[in-house]
Amino acid sequence: MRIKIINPNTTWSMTEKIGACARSVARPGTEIVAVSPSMGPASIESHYDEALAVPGLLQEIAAGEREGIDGYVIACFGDPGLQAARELARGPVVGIAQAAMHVASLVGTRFSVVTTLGRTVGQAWHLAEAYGMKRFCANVRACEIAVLELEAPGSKARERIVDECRRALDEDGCDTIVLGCAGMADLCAHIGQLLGVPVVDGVAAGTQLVESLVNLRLSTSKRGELAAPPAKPIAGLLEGFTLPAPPLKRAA
Ligand code: 2AL
Repeated sequence: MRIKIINPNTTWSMTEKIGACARSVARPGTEIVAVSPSMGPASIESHYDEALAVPGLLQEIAAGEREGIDGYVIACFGDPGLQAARELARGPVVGIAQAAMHVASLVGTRFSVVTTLGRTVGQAWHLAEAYGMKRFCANVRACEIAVLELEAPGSKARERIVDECRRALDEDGCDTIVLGCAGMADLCAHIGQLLGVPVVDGVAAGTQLVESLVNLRLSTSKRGELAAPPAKPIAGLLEGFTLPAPPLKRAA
């Protein structure tokens, strides 16, 4: 089985960290292909960043379809481009916020999300609502750490995230923590040991969910909304995204 983990930002040090995390939980025999798009922002922490990350992400899905990839994880907590990616892919596509929230709902009663910047809090709530997870979500908290600070040695990011997780447990009435950024994947085990509650990282959860879906022989439903997008002219800079017309159906 080949699973492609797409870090939709273009910071390859983060992509390598995400790939290592996915490999550490994948079963023997599962190949993890961890990539960043060839174009897009260095980090994703605004709606603008998300929008600009999506074309490169979709290129990686389209390439994955040609390469015979079995399933995909979108490794950014805003789950950018998730539904468009599902339209392009045959196999399952799971976003890390989607994966982490669902898994957290299975091991606790209420989770708090601990994320990067305050400006991303609204998007996390929006996703919780969209996924039907709002009733499990006690709170969404920000550490005011920029995504690229997570990569910077000496940023004290780990300590600040742990402090925010402790405040979540003290103040939110939650029993589970969801880490709100793919760049936090390497901190999950450490934070879980310190706090003594389930701490869910979406990269690990997403990798194992996609692996399970592929093993269950479940792919993305192509009936209705997630069918391949209709072919049409696409102009300007995005011309390369024009899809081939589907093969003509033969009359019976
Ligand atoms: C993220 C993430 O997971 N990767 C990225 O660039 N931005 N999400 C976030 N809430 O900061």
